[in-house]
Amino acid sequence: MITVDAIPYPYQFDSRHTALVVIDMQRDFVEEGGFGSVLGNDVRPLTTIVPTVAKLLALARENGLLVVHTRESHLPDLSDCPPAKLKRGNPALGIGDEGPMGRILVRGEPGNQILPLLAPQDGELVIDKPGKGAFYATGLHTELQARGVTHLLFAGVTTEVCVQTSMREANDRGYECLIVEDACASYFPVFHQATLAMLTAQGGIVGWQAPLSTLQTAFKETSGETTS
Ligand code: C5J
Repeated sequence: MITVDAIPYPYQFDSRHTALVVIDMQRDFVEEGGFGSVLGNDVRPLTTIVPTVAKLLALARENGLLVVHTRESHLPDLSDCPPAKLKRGNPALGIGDEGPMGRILVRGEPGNQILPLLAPQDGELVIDKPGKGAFYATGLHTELQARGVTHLLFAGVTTEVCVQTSMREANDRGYECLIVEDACASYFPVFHQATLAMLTAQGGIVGWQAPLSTLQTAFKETSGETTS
């Protein structure tokens, strides 16, 4: 078992039953010149976490965790996009419109691809999700159950929208969840901080939080124990 010195109290997991879920690190949300930045968002809080997410991916791969990547995306005919979601998009540039990197939130478009530095490797799961949560209208729960996964580590963007929604969905399905606080970001740093507080309040009502360095220490201490 690995024990992480987390908030609100230590988080324990077995790597064989744990997956890292990286939410929506897609070009249109994160890259300067993509959908997010064209709408006037400052993407720097998102670009800043890319090296941390890359290190987290490396840590998960070295330690044999299942890795899951998600993309918020829709079919080209938008038949999987509820009218309410379509209507409430930004009128200047909405879902399915032609954006700076192809059609916004449409599968297969350049802007919908995961950043090359964080690209999925063979054997990793890639989940295309039409909602904010990774469990809604996807096969994720079935895939995780089939692999005996009970614990999930969350990273990605944005903290208060797709990461938080996915972690809440996971919590309701019985997974023990930890959010890697410096491997997530929001266009609005105050929302990032508020989300961490909401998720871990009341004795970890949705789960735990810890930074990457604490996870790295936990893995190191455990490998020291098994080799000595
Ligand atoms: C995500 C969004 N990925 N903010 N989407 O958080 O619409």
